[in-house]
Amino acid sequence: MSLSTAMHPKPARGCFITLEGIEGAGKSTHIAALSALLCSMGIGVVTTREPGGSPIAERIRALLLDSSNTGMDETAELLLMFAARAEHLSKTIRPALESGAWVLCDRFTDATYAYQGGGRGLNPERIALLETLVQGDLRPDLTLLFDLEPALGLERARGRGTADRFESETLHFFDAVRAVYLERAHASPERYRLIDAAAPLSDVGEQADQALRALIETRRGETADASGEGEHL
Ligand code: T5A
Repeated sequence: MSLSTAMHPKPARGCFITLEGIEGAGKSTHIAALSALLCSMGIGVVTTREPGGSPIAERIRALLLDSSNTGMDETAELLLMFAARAEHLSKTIRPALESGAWVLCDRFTDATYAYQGGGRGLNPERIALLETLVQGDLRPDLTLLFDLEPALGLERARGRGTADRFESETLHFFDAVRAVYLERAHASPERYRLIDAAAPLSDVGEQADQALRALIETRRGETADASGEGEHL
């Protein structure tokens, strides 16, 4: 170990946590409370979203959500999602994780599998190729899947006013999106925590809170084992 490394040890990489689910599931509502929980435990946190989360990625988001962009080619939509993600990763997510902060991200690549794969019917193998190209081996440490019937989610989301380009899709589209989310959660139970998002707000918040606390405890245990010292992150 060099002297400078010994004096300024590199911080442990932060945890990368994603929130997923269909429209109106409650992701945006609960992300602030999860951020506050991490802060209260002395953990630095960056809260962000997709598509978006950095200046250029937010401009791509505007293109993707604009309901006047009718008839967008499905492959163009897929590539725009990953173009935004490449920017988001390099400008926001990777620097935050490397600084030791935890990242709470409202949607990530599971949404691409669900919407562009399930909803639009694009080949998931092509999505996987882009995932590797853009992310390398970076994957979320924990994904909270806020699950509910699409009819209920859309009723909540559309109750806010004008629908964006995705919110204007059919119930059939969102059934396919939800099915892919659930398949992925069942295939990787170590990464996903399923949240019953149809429950009252306070119950949903409690489920999300418990899932995050469990990860914090696991990470504390790993850090303590690695350092041979007391618990700290
Ligand atoms: N997309 C995104 C892709 O197609 N591919 C991709 O790769 C990615 C990354 C993004 C769109 O882009 C698509 C998916 C999306 O369509 P967005 O606006 O960011 O668009 O979409 P959402 O993240 O879905 O935003 P929503 O606001 O619609 O959903 P949320 O965040 O899950 O819901 P939230 O918290 O805003 O709640 C909606 C309303 O419901 C109420 C809230 O108070 C709020 O009014 N609510 C509840 N009411 C009663 N009980 C509960 N338990 C409630 N929970 C929430």
